[in-house]
This record gives sequence, C-alpha cells and structure tokens, in this order.
Amino acid sequence: MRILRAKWILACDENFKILKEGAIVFDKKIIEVCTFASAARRYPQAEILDFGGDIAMPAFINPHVHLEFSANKGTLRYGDFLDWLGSVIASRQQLDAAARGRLIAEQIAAMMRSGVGTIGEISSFGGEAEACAQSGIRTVFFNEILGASKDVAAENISKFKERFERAKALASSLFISAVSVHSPYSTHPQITEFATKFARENGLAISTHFMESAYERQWLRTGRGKFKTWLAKFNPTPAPFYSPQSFVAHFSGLRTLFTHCVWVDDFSIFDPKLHSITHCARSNRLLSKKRLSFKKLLASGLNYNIATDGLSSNFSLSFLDELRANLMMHDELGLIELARVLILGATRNAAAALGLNLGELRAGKLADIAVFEGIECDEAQLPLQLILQSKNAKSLFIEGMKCNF
Ligand code: MCF
Ligand code: FE
Repeated sequence: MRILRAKWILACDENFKILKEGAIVFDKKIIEVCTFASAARRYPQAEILDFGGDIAMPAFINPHVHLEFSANKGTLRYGDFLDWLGSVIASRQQLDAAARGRLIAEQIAAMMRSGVGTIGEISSFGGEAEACAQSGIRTVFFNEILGASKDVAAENISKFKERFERAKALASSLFISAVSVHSPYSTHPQITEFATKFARENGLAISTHFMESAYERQWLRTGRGKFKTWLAKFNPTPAPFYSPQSFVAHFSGLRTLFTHCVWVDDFSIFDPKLHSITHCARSNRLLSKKRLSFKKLLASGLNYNIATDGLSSNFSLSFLDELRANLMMHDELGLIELARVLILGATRNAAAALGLNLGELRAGKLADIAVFEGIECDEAQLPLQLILQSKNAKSLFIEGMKCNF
C-alpha cells in the first residue's frame, strides 16, 4: 500500500471535487482519497510518495487513436475529406509497414509522457497488438472491420475473426479486446450486422466513425454529392446503405463510441445510456471543414470524450496538445468551464464510454494516476492552467504500478 501526497488532487468526480494538501491511498485500486494528514495518521506503515508541491489526477484516457499510421508525415493530404481518403487508400499498407516496431512504441511512450494511461486503439491490420500489450499502457483494442462490397463480406469477416483471435490471445487486465465498424460509407450492412452481433454476444465495446464530413452527411441523407462520384470508382451504381438513423439503430444495446459526429443534425438518435461521442478537434480541423458545436453536444446530455485520432489526421499524439487545441477552438464556452468540461471528457466520461472502472480518484477505482508539476495559481484557475502549462506528466501510475517512459 502506498500514499501519494499532492498539493492538489483533481478527483474528476461528478462534482469536480478538488482537494488541497491531499493524499491518495492505493495499491492496485484506490483505497481512499483524503487529506495527507489523515492518510499519514491512518496508514502509518504505508510508503509515502511525496509530490507535495504537485497536482494529481486520474490518468488521461485517449479512446481513439490509429497507431498504424504513426509513420505519416506529409504522405496523407489534409484539407478535404475525400482527398484525404484517396491518399489513405493509396498509402495505408506502406504506412502500416513503416510504423511497425519502433515508431509505434515511440508514439505509445509519447502518449504516456503526456499523462495517458489508457488508449482505444483502432486496428485495421493487427500488427501493433504486441507493441500495445508490451508497452504497459492499458489498451482497448478495437479490431476494425469494413468493406463496401457484398461479395467480399464473407472474406472480410473471416479475416476479422483471425485477427480478433490473435489479439485475444494477448488478453490481460491491460489489454482488452473490442470491435470497430469503420463507417457507414465503407461498411456493408451484412458486415455491420455481423460485427454488432459479435460485439453483443461477446460483451465487447464497439467504436465507429460517424458523420465526419459534409460529403458523408449528404451521401447518407440524399444519396448524392461528391461521395457518390468517389464511390462510383469502385461500383458503377453506388447507393447509400443507411440513413443516419438506420446506421445508429444497428448499435442499439451496445456500448458504442461514435467518433467525430461533426455533421450530426439531431443528437436524439443516440442512446444516452450506452452511446458516447468521441471528439477529435485537431483531426476535424484537418479533415472536416466544420467544428463540432460543444454547446449543442453538452445540451444533448450525451457522454462525450476527447481523443487525438491517429497521426493519420493529426501532427502529435500528445494528449496535452490535444486539450490545448480544444481550449483554443471551442470559443462558445468560457475558458474556466471549458477546461473542466475537457478534463472530465478526458477522464471520467471516457472511462464510462469504454466501460472501465477508472477515470476518477475515489475508493474502489483502479489506481491510474497522473502527476503534473505544481502551478502557482488559485483553485478556480487550476484546471485551465494545468492544460495550458503542462508539457509532460511528472509521473504516471497504471493499476498502481509506476510507469517508465
Ligand atoms: O479518424 C480518421 C478519419 N476518419 C476515418 N478513418 C481513419 C482516421 N484515421 C485513420 N483512419 C483509417 C480507418 O480506420 O483509415 C482507413 C480505416 O482503416 C480508411 S478506409 C480504408
Ligand atoms: Fe479515427
């Protein structure tokens, strides 16, 4: 048992409690969060980790990243979604091959340095599974499936099953299998049917990209526009497989992360108990031509969480960089409120979205803790200044174990 002493503790609970001169008593799980004086009195045998001038909070959770794209620097074209998609299709295999090994391990370490304890990895090919499992970061491994042609559905399903079994062999408390349906424009309903049934039967979380571009919105609503021209390259008579509602309906009863949702008109199509919105601010700026309205999102009452996406549509996987970009972009909210909203989206909400028992500092939660260098400011300013001033975490604990990065 250990006591982590900190000047400030951000509990990231419902009420956004902040504790001064606090302590976290923990082993693999958190035993108690209280003042340091009380912890020292009640647990005299415990080892003390003295961060008496610093800030402790739940480790960040980055629920949507594509490590297979870690080699991208300029290969993929930004500014227009279909232009980007063309460049991905042309280069994804080479980029995946170039990233395997060193680059992926480096990017996982970069995320850990920025205070991330858990990632949601979206995996197309499966080659990064070992690197994730060996890294010490907690990974929810979303095995991706896609394919617009009915003719290849059976083959894609059998390849998915193989990849799933290979990843499942790595299962541990830090490596959790899950499913990803790529998107409504790229995934035939037979495949979506299979994947959602598979997730239901195996009790798995599921993730999907949804309403990322204006093209996608127009395509799903009207069957027209540039997506039609684009898809006609592969199929002479393309027609949308779903309406926005009918796509979302496939995920009923499933814990689902809907990533992007920049062009969603009506958030009432989602299930507030099980569905969440994953927001990737920098990725959207580079590909989506519109900013997600945080006011609309918060008004919907849905669970929202914050992610970097991959280096396929970003220029760093630092979670602190992502939070700073969010602070600069979402000017509809006051800064102090926005900082709290972002920190909750990066901790408590993301854990709930993934179905994990963490993301808050309170008794019974897994001891995933990030420590940041103390900042001279008052309590009200603390969440905002933490995002602005922190370049790296000072220390990171995952399930109570100190991480080296
Ligand atoms: O989230 C971004 C943008 N939206 C969609 N897909 C991806 C993103 N980054 C990587 N991808 C991957 C996706 O998982 O690109 C491929 C899929 O494997 C596009 S479809 C061949
Ligand atoms: Fe993505």
